[in-house]
Amino acid sequence: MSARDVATVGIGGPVGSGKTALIEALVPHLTDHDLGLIANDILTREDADRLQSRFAGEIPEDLIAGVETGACPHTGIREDPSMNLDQIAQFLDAHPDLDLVLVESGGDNLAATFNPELADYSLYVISVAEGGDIPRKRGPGVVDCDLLVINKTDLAEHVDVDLDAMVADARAVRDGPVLTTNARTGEGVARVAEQFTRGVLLA
Ligand SMILES: Nc1nc2c(ncn2[C@@H]2O[C@H](COP(=O)(O)OP(=O)(O)OP(=O)(O)O)[C@@H](O)[C@H]2O)c(=O)[nH]1
Ligand SMILES: [Mg+2]
Repeated sequence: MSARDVATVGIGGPVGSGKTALIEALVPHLTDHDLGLIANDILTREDADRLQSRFAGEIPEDLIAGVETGACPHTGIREDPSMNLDQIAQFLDAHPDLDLVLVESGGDNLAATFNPELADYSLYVISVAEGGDIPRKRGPGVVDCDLLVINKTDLAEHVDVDLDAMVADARAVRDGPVLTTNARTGEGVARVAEQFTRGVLLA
């Protein structure tokens, strides 16, 4: 069985935008699926360890993996996704019913996009805390992803960001959907799950 016999969703975005927090909030909305999780980190297994302890007893331990790219975060998800594809193949060997894998990229500087061989559908997560002007900077991640998520909506008022204007700017620089979330409370997360499961599994 090849690594591509399963639907894959790539989750990219700047450092600290809330990618892992969003995955944690998404999992309860994906209980209809046999799910695997991969966290890419440059030098550590920090996020994979966090996900393993968070979902202990809910997701089999061998379906949550860390990939240490050992280079800039782009490499493992774009130029050479082989480590990630090998990991997915390993998941499938042990769990042939697996139907969905979420792959978190290491944090980037607005430029990392997923190799289509690795991700059938890509989410790009930015947060209000990096500044309301991020969409206007037209990074490839913001413009080219399948679904743009603006996270940490709860912090907008604390960092002087006009969320409505940020969403409007994001809609102006891309054709695809834009959704807002608070990954800590789970607000908006159900719509994110609906959007990508429709995109990746029913398309
Ligand atoms: N207030 C608030 N904090 C959030 C939200 N989402 C994430 N955080 C916090 O932001 C910090 C970074 O979240 P992570 O999920 O680790 O971010 P990440 O994008 O996975 O980070 P890297 O993998 O290191 O790039 C953590 O302290 C989270 O608790 C949110 O919606 N609101
Ligand atoms: Mg993370």
